[in-house]
Amino acid sequence: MATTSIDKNAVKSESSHFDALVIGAGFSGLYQLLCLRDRLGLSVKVLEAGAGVGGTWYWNRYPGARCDSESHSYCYTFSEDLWKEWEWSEKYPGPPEIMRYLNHVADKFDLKRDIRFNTKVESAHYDEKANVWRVTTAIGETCTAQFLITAVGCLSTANVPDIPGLDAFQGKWYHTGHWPHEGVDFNGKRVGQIGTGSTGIQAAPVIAETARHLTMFQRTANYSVPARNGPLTPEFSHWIRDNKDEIQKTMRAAVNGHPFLLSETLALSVTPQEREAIYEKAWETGGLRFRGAFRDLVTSNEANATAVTFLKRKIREIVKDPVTAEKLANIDHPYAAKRPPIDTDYFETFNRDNVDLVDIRADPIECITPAGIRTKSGADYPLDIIVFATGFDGMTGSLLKMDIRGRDDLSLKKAWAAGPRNYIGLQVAGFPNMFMVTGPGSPSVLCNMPVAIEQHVEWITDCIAHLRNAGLARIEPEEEAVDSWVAQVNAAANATVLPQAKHSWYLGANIPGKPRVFMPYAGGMAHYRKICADVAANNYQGFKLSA
Ligand code: N01
Repeated sequence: MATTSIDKNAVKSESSHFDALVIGAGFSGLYQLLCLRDRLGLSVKVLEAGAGVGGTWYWNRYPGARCDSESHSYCYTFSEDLWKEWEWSEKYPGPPEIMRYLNHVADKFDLKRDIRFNTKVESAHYDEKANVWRVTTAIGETCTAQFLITAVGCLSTANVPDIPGLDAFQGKWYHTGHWPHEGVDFNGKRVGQIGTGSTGIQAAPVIAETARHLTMFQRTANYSVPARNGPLTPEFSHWIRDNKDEIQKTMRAAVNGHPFLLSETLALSVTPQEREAIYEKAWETGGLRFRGAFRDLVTSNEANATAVTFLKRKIREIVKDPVTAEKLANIDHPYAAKRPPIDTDYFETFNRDNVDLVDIRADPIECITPAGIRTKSGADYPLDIIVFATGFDGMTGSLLKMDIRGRDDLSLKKAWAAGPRNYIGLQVAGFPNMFMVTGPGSPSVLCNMPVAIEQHVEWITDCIAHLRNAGLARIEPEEEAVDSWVAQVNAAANATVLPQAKHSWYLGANIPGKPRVFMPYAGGMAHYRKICADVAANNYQGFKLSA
């Protein structure tokens, strides 16, 4: 892993007060810097823990990693020039290509000069008298700014389960979200993988190709639809280049910010034969488009059940060993209630001689021994490498691991003790001038991220411009507006099947002790965009603005 160290003297010689501080240099932080610095003319510094730009993609370089959004939609749309000059090679880009893209953006817009890398933020405290945020880094330096923007990503705090014995394991272990940049050699190794979410489903087939043996430890069986990755044809690439406006229009109109709309058809409005044909076509097309096969797949249990039947049957058709197939198809939640994975040969991997599946719902992991994993029944699985594809302390983890304090020393941890509370996902009451990009209470992880990010960054930029133009110094939400928004977030979730997956990270259920609250806003990105625009147009209704 690259580890450029910080020159403390250089840091000291820089100014330490800025108009705005941004935490994180992924998709969000880069664009926020560009908007505030180049469009508003503010002094801005981005503080980034990694040695380079990229955020999520800087850390998630595990085998098989790919973006599940289609490449032509997983990019910025704010610059015609940038859009036209960049050409994606594949339908789903992997980390190297996304990293090349983000570095290209950072270089093209000369962003790196205002990013301080290898700089981990430890705390951010609001000083009411001075109306500044005082931000302290891991090496003890402090900077201040009127505005603080957290662009820390939704999935950047790795969840390594607390399994007894890990410290004494004599092999090597890795979490997918902190993958060594030099890669891991699985050749001839006995590998155990824990976790079958979107990440684990991408990683397993690639690990199985070189490992001597792969044992998959499955707690919750999961659906998956083939991604159908492949190179983009020159014709499609030309079409992308010449049709930014149309693509952008579709993404903005779509519930999930993807470059396709949900079908208008309801699942039970067609005959079983017609439904089957529609599902088959969606399966052949592959990817997240499957979720759009019918309009009501995530809003009606009856509609969802038809997808469940189809997808479980596919698993049984692909996996040759009937006992393994049954374990894989023993899925306990509606389709898409957890983030639906897409894959390249995931179920096919279980037909390999060097791959086994262990159902740890039936026989849970008891401990990690120096030689491998032991389950409750006493079965031992000797391993050289353990891969934790066990996800993240999602949405709130990266915010709460910093010591963020607002007015009267109120900590964000305390304010969110019962779950995240904010107004339109952007601001927390008692934390003036602090904005969150794609935080809880916004569509964020339920949306194609760059679409959600551009909307948030532009809203925040317009809001700060408004304050400046009006000679105002602070903005924060009213308590009543927060109460009302929290109720709307809950209502939006309850109108879908999403909260029915009780072990979902959307509910914080993967982290012991975390409050069970449905965190993202499930009312759709297009609807959310309108809510935010209306709030701004109504003189920032629900916010208190003051001099
Ligand atoms: O994490 P997950 P992920 N013992 O939390 C299991 C995004 N993403 O890294 O379901 C045993 O979904 C856990 O089991 P269970 C995407 O938004 C995006 O896969 O809790 N098992 C589950 O099987 C996604 O949703 C892309 O019972 C344990 C797995 O580990 C998000 O990242 C690509 C365990 C964790 O699944 C997170 O996905 C990949 C324990 N103690 C991912 N703890 C893109 O395309 C957890 N598990 C951009």
